[in-house]
Amino acid sequence: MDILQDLEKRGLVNQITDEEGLRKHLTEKQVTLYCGFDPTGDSLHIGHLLPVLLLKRFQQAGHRPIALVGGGTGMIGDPSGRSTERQLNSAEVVHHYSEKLKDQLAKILNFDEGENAAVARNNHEWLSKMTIIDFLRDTGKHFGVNYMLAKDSVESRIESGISFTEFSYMILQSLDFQKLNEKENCTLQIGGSDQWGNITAGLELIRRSAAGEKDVEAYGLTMPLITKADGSKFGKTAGGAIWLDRDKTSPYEFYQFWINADDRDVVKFLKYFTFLSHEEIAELEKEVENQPEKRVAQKRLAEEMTKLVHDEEALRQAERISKALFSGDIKELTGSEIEQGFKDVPAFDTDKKDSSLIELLVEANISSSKRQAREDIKNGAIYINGERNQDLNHSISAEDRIEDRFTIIRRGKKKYFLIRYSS
Ligand code: 629
Repeated sequence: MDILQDLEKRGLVNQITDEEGLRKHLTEKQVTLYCGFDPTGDSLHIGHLLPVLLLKRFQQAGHRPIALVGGGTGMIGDPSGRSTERQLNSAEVVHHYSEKLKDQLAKILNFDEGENAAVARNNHEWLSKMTIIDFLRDTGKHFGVNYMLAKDSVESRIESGISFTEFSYMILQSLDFQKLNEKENCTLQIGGSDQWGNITAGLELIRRSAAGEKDVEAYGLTMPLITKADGSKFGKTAGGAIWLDRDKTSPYEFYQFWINADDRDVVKFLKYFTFLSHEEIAELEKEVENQPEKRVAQKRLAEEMTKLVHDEEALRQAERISKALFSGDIKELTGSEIEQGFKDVPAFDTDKKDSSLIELLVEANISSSKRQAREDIKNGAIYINGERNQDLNHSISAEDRIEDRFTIIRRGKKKYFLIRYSS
């Protein structure tokens, strides 16, 4: 099975400019390919993962991926797939985001693996040096305005309005492809289906500017939009986007996101996102059919993804937290695990380390009054770090503090509260 067949079997191919040509090209030589990421935020999110992993798949098949950070294009704003004009960020902000994205890409792609190590590029390097005269004379001449108007990204905005800035974006992305084609022999650009217009514009530019010279070979490949069986948007939860940065989405939350995959989606996600073989995925598919309640496929998906984006230690923590929250037995958790697992429960900050349990329950708004607090304790409704405490005279002491930073109070079956001590 060649790489294109593998990708097709995984459902990862939406469109290819010339499938047979590309297949031949990929079997004949080591191909340099690229995908661009605009620094519109300080982290990549799960929606970026598919193209990053696609670069990795090509790398594993022996090809050479370029991860391009759009330090230049990020100053302009891609209209593709958007119904409104973007808010421009300052140069400093774009630069800061670019650095963050580069580090994240380096974590997933191998930037130092010899022969076909992935490489990072930033289009700010060449786009910022270009003069307006050269841009309009050398590049602009190859773009008919009608051709540009007919692109989805522009056409869909004619009614609601589009600035000349965003209108011009496709020319910049085309310049990148041309530049990488010329300087690095990059012959394939990949992206999500929203990038088809920009990718084909680049191919157009490469062909036109090379007119006369033979042997210009270049291709484009896009991936499908990820859909979910329940119709909701992939990658968004009630708490917002799922980020790849662990400070924005903890590895535990990341793990939870995958483990919550719907039975109807999980096999598709395994094919899209993991490097498991088709045979392994077929086995997991049987598990979903035969004993869905065990969620074997979801567990495997969450494991693979947490290892891939974070690491083994993060996975181990996520599993420990999940288990502890399920059983209620939380006293063995570390401070960092507590932070991840109890991010969404009500928190109470205090500098008083040794108050009585009754006082704490009232101050932290866990019980509505001292009388209620006594009732709660007497009734056995109060748990300190997972253990029931029915001592009306109990004082919080070092033993009740995890790493001297946290106490978890539970009231009743499921209501958790996090006490945070300032040091
Ligand atoms: C210069 C910039 C290039 C080539 C590409 C680019 C970025 C491109 C874009 N891509 C999206 C992004 O940056 O806007 N114009 O957020 C995003 N991409 C990954 C996938 C995508 C796409 O980074 O292509 O489809 C999301 O899955 O939306 O020379």
